[in-house]
Amino acid sequence: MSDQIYVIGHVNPDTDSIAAALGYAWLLRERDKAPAVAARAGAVNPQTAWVLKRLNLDAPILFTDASPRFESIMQRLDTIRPENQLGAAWTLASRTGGIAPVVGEDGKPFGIINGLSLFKYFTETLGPRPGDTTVREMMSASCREAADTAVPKYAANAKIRDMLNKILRDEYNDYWVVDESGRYLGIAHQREVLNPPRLKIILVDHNEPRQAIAALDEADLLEILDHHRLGNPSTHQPIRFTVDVVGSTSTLVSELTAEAGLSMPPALAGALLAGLLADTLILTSPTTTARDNDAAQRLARWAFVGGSPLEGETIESYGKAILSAGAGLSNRDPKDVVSTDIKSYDSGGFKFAVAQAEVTDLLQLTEHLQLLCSALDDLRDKRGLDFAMLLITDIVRGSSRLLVSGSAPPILDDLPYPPLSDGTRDAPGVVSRKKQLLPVVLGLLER
Ligand SMILES: [Mn+2]
Repeated sequence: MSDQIYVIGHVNPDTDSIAAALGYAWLLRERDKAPAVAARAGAVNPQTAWVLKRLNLDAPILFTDASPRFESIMQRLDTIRPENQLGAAWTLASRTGGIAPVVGEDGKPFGIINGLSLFKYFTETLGPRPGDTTVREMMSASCREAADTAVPKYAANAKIRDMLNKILRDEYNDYWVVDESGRYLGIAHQREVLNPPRLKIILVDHNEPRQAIAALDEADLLEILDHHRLGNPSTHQPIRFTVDVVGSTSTLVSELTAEAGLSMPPALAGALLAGLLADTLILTSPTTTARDNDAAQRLARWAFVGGSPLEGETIESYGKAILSAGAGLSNRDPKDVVSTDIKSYDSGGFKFAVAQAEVTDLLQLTEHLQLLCSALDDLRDKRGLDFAMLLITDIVRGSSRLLVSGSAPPILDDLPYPPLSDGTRDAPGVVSRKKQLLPVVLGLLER
C-alpha cells in the first residue's frame, strides 16, 4: 500500500476531476510503469455517474483524508487460540519476530504473548528459582495464562496522529489493530506508529489545499497537473508541476498521452472527452482554447471507434447528453444543488464558497429560488463562511444568474451583475466560475 501513488482530484469532484484522475493514473502505469491508482475526494455527482455508467467504468476509490491510519502500518500476523499450549505460541513467535497474537473464537483479541509476558508468567508461577521444571512442562501451559490482556486496541481506520499521545503514554511496543466490530485485523509496532509511511499523492484538476483532501500536509505531494489559478502549498522537494491555461485537465492528460505515442482505451478516452466537454460546455465556454479543440478531436478518434460503448456518437451528441445528465433543478434536493459542485476560497480576509449548477432553462429557477436561497444560507452558516454564492448557468443560452447568501459583506454590492427584482443578479454571458466570476469576486475582495 505504501508504494502506491494516488492520483486524485478536488473535493466535490466534477467529471473532469474524476476523468483526469482515471486517465492520468492510466498514463503513469502505461508510460512509466508507476504503481498509480485513481482516487476521488468525494461522492460522484449525477453527471459523472451517468458518464461512468455509459462507459461501463468503475468510479475511482474514495479517499477523503491523507492522514496515515493504523491499517497502513499493521501486519496481519498469524494467530493462536487461548486454549492452545504455549508451545504453539513459541513456534508462532519464532516466525513473527517474537510475538504471538492470541485471538478468541469470536475473532476478538484475547492477549499478546511476547518475551515480556512469558517472563512475567514464569516468574509468577515458578517463583524466582524454577528448579528442575523442564521446558516441555513450561510449554504445556495454556496461552490464556501467559498472554498480556491489557494491550491497547486501535481501529484500523483511526488516524495514528489522533492516538499519538495515548500511544506514548502507554509505553507498549505492539498494539492490536481491529475492525469496526472489534475483531482482530493485525498488529502495529511502535516503531512504525511513530514514523508511519506517508501517502504518495498526485493532485489533478486543483492545486489549492482548501480544495484538496484533508491532511494533505501529512502526505508526500509528488506532482500537480491542473488548469486553475495558483494557490498551491509549498513542498520540501521539487515536484513536477504543470498548470496550463486550457479548458480542462482532461485536455492535458490527452496531450501527454499523445506525446508518449500512446492511444487510450476507448472507454477511458470517452471519460476524458466527457471531462473536457463538461468543463468547456461542449467547447463553447470562454475557457476553451485551440488545444481543447484538438484534444476533443483526438479523444473522439479514440473513443468513438467501432465496438466502443460510444460507437456512432459525435462530439455534439455525446456532449449534449453529458450536459443534460448533470443539468436541472427539479429532481434535486436544494441542499445538493448548492453543495455538489462547490469550491471554497480564502481571500482578502474572507472565507467563501462558490457553487455552480447547470440548467437548460433559467425559467425553472423561479419555482426553486426560495429553497435554494435558504439552502445557501444554511451552507454558509454550517461551514462558517462569510458568504456563499450559487451560479446557475443556462448551458443552452450560455448565461447565468447569481445567488448570493443573505447578509453578505457590503463590498459585494459592487458586483458588476445587475440585481433583479427576485433578489438574484443577472450575469449575461457568464458561464465560467473560474475564468469569469471568480476573478471579479477576488478583485473586489482584495482591493
Ligand atoms: Mn477541470
